[in-house]
Amino acid sequence: MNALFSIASRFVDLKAIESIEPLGNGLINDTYKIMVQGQPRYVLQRINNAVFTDVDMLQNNIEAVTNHIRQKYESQGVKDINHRVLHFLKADTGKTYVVEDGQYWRVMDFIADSYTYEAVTPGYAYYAGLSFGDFESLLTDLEAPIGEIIPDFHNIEFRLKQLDEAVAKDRVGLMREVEVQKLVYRIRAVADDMCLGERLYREGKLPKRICHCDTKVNNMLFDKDGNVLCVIDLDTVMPSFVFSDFGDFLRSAANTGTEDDPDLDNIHFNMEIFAAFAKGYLEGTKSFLLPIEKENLPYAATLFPYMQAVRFLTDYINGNTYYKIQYPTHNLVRTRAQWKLYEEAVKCLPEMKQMLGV
Ligand code: GN1
Ligand code: MG
Repeated sequence: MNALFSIASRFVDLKAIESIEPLGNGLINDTYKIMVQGQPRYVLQRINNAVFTDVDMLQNNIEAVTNHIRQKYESQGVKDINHRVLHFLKADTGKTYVVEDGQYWRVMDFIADSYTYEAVTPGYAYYAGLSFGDFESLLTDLEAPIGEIIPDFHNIEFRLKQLDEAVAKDRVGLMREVEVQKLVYRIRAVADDMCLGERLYREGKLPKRICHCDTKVNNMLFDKDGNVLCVIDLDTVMPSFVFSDFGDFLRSAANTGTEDDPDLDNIHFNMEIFAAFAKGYLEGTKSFLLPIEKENLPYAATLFPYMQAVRFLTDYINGNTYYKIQYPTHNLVRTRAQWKLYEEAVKCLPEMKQMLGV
């Protein structure tokens, strides 16, 4: 813990810090809360530099986005702005991150009296839809350039190519396992259909927007009454299809099981959550959403469990080099769960289309 104190002291007054404790359950970065007078006051994060190789670009992106949103809120007279948008502290270097022993660290204010959830009610899902829609809407006139922090992050053609490479290399000999072969086979069987978004983009029919790209349900802060306070985890904000934010939220929130549920019977696609989230999202995006984007929102709801299955399986075959795991077959269990969710979402496609009138 001493090392954490010394890193934190480069951002905040060391004397004020009582303790530094783990926070959250992200699969990429390591996150801690810094306690001051018995309360969490700051969030300390070790940035995973293997995933985010250009930390300067990362922090520039985040600062551009948070400053833009802050200014908009100020001009709209929004109250309580410090609860509504993240704020990163400057370190002794004048930058919003430091490097110590080759590790990258940053500190942001902890948003007091806020809660995260792993599962939400339809009511919360509606407000989440409105908030993620609003988030994209606020960024439509962002002039500062936003770098593609992880190139091709949500490009399913690229993710499938990564899976092909993993299969071809078979680094740890997993392609001998029948279950792994079957999963690869099933993924490939529907790959063409799942690449629809990339084709529409190449044909010039589908735009990219500045999206959040990690709209897991636990990346939204709520107050004690269930009102949305703030969108967090801005690492992956970058140009993408709106499908990213719509699909990834439902991947987590409409799943009646968990992301890594070992019991596949728990996993179904909750259409009540879909309906509520879609309603909020369409309201939040009405100023800019094109018909081609709206028409393909049901496709997005199937694409994200599919893409996550591809990514988890790729990591499993590669020997678990990307996602944090808790046990050796964790990425395989995650793949099975995401594949089940994909199949469940596919079953709901007709109902989704009917609901949206597309
Ligand atoms: C990662 O770090 P976390 O948990 O917010 C991943 C997302 C995945 C998610 C799966 C940079 O997000 O893309 O959807 O795990 N982030 C990155 O839970 O790869
Ligand atoms: Mg994240």
